[in-house]
Amino acid sequence: GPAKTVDPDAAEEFIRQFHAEEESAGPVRPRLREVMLEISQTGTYTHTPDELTFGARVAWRNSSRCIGRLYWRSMRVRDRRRIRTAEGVAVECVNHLREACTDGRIRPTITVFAPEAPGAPAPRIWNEQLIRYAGYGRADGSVMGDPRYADFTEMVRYLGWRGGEGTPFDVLPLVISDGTGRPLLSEVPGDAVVEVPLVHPSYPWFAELGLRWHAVPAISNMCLEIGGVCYPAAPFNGWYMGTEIGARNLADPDRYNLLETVAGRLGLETTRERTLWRDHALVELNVAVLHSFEAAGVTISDHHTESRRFLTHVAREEKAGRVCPAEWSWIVPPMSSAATPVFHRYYDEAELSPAFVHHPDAIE
Ligand code: HEM
Ligand code: NRG
Repeated sequence: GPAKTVDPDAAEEFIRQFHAEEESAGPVRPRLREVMLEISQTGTYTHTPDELTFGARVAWRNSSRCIGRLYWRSMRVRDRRRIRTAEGVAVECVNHLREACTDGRIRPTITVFAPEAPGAPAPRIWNEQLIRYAGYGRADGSVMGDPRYADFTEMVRYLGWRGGEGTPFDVLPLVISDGTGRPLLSEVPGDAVVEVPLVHPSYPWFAELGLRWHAVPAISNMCLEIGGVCYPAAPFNGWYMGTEIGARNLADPDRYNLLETVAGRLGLETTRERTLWRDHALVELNVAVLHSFEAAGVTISDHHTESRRFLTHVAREEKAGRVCPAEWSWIVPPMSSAATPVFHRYYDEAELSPAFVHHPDAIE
């Protein structure tokens, strides 16, 4: 709907936080006066480039579900706030992907497009991530590809998408609206989609499964909220933790559901649970993911390393006099949980701002 006037209290709290944490920011009083004047005249205010960079990084720091926060200070912030057309957003999403992964080296990056403002709708990206695989529903109810995106795939086909070769790993088009009418469909060019074919270090047959995954996870449907201002289109990426692919995307029963296939090729006895064939297949699948990314020179981390980094982050935050909000059920990795140090403790739960938020289905 039409954007509301920015809450002056939220703006003040953020401006004070920025000036308290960043010594280089200078005195807070004149900036506060400026912001309040702008809000009273226009209903919103414009973040300085430094405020935007700080706000986006702190939104990551505050993401209580994210285990990867140790490097929050080094995220690159691409300021594209002047871009509000669907075509412009599509172009810059592709540039984001190209810049975020160069020669396999992934840099945490966010691109921030036009914010919501009274009388000026903001662009929106309908895709959950910039790179996702289509799921094609078959007559018998099964799905070719990623079942999680079966509905989305049906929608883009309804909107006119005729791309996709019908493989289990067809990259979906970007679906972007400028906030007014029908959305734009835009293919992601192949050179912007780094992918890794999956092989196993000890089992040559693994390659025959024809599995692959994309290098860059780039969430594109969360709103970046800073000091009362909402940036609905602000795709961000880091790198993958292997379990996201090997223990969830490829293994979940309602995703690629590959455990039985892998167990079968391993020759495991799958008729009795207590052979732990599922667990065995999970390990080999995850070994294949980590090995393949490493062999391809693409940044990835394992869940033991990422868990240790996260506890380093928590300790650092405590030392800085801050609480580090975290949700146990999201932080703890989906395999070998108790073999990682993040399992054996509790965390503070708090909702801090700036933040990334899921909008309650804000598509008009
Ligand atoms: C969630 C890892 C970078 C923001 C997660 C999850 C993992 C993860 C494993 C849980 C995902 C799930 O269970 O589906 C990492 C790693 C990174 C990284 C290894 C490497 C640098 C980032 C960056 C941002 C971010 C750059 C934002 C600037 C978030 C948010 C969630 C999340 C908002 C929750 C998503 C949701 O609610 O669906 N991260 N992350 N992460 N991460 Fe990170
Ligand atoms: N599990 C999802 C991605 C969620 C976010 N994970 C990250 N984010 N690593 C998946 O695609 O499997 N990140 O910004 O790096």
